[in-house]
Amino acid sequence: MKCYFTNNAAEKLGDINLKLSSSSLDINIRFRALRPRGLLVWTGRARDYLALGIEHSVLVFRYNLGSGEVVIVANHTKVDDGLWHRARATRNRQAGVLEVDGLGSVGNISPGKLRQLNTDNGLYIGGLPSIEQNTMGKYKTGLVGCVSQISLSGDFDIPLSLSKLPHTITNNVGRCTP
Ligand SMILES: [Ca+2]
Repeated sequence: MKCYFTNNAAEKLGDINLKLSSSSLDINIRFRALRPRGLLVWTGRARDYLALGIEHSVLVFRYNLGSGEVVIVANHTKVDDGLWHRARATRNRQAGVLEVDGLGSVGNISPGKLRQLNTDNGLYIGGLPSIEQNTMGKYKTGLVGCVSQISLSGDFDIPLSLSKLPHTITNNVGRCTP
C-alpha cells in the first residue's frame, strides 16, 4: 500500500506551543520510512527550532535554542527499510538524547548559553510548507512513509487519524495501514 505523507504533507498543531517551549520535552514517535531522507517532526524558525528527521538513512535530532545548533545522530540503525521503528527524542534544557528502537541512546548538549526553545508555530509532522526555505536548507523533503503514533512528554497523544482538532491543518495525510 502506498504511503501517506507526501513531500507537501504537514500537520500543524498550533495549540501546543507552551509544551514545546517548556524546559523539557519528550517526543515519542512510531514511523516507517521508504526514503533515506525526510523530515518527521519540526517546530520553530530560523534561530530557535527543533527537528527530527532522516538523513543518510539514519535518524537525526537537531535543535537550536538560539545560541547554536546541536546535531545528534543515531547512526546505529538504518530506518529507511519500510519497517516500523520507534524513536524517542528528549530535551532537558540544553541536553538532548535520541534513542531508536530501544537500541541504546546517543546524546549531546547544545552550544552557547541559551536554554529555552522559543517557538510559536506549533508542531509539524511529516513535512513542512516551503520546507527547504523554512528549514534553512536542512531538509528538502518531508517523510515518505507513515507515522502511526506520536506523543509529547508522555501525556499528549496526537490522534493522527482523527486530526480534526482546533488549530490543526492537515494536508495530504491519509490512513496508514500495517
Ligand atoms: Ca531560545
